[in-house]
Amino acid sequence: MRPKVLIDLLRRNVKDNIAIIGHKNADPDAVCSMYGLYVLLRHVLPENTRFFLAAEDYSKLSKRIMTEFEIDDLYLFDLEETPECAVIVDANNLEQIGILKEKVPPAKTKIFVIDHHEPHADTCTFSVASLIMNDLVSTAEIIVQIYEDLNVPMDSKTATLLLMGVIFDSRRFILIDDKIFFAVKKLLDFGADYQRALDMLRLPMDRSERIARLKAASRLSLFQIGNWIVAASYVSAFEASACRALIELGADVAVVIAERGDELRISARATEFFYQETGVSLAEVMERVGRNIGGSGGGHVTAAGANGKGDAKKGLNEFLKCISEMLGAKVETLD
Ligand SMILES: [Mn+2]
Repeated sequence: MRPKVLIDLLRRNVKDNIAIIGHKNADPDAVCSMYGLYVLLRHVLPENTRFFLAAEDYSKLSKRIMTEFEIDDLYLFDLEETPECAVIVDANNLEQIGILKEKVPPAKTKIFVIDHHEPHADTCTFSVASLIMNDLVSTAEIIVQIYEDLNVPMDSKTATLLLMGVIFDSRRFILIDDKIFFAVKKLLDFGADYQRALDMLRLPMDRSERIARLKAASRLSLFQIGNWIVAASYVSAFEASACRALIELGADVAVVIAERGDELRISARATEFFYQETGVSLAEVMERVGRNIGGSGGGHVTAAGANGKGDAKKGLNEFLKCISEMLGAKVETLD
């Protein structure tokens, strides 16, 4: 779908109000894309349209950006009324928006999706239309394309914010393809402040995050599936960060499990090389794992997660079972 078609649909459906919703613990790509979309829609929707930007919660880095750019007043933690339309940004299933899921019943709210994650089987069941570009590194780049397609000018503040989304999701241009530079060039042409964007994202790692990473390393179990080295561990928080640390240490695949109350959260990462060689997408693995633990999962081919119920051991077994089935090789313990 062309971006313009989605915006035209919004134009036709919004009479009074619209919600722009980010995923739980909205990261800078989500928050900056929400803002970019908001500014654009203010251009194209009637002047008296009411906007609600909301997410269940925002990451620490996102909160810092919102404060520094003096846009924090725009962002809500809840919705007080059922919106006519809602655009879910940087996520593609309702589980990912957490408590806000209850506030946008598909029978009452027309739901749209703008996202760059791997397509999710559920998306078409609740959304009116979706703009999914899983070949892009960030949702911010999709927002840039919408501006382009509609020929709407962008102010320099919006451009700086969107640039932050791109820098954050590409992990400062570690995950890149040629397309990313077109978006960055456009943002710089619109007056984005690269230095400010970069400085804003430089947050020293919390002591608690560093401890979580080190604990993950100390509780490590190693497995081998075929020739691939799988590192597994447990933490009580920062499971995604711990996963990245284990990949840095040398694993081909890392899985870190966090038990929070009776909720189970599983994060997984793989190297780009693993995906290229095997074609096994962690988004698919985690979608299956999520289902098997009574929750949901998804994400990117090399970075994905799942939430559900059960204990950590069950979570790990499900993960190992699913990934070994998809690899067509059995799991062996590496001592
Ligand atoms: Mn993103």
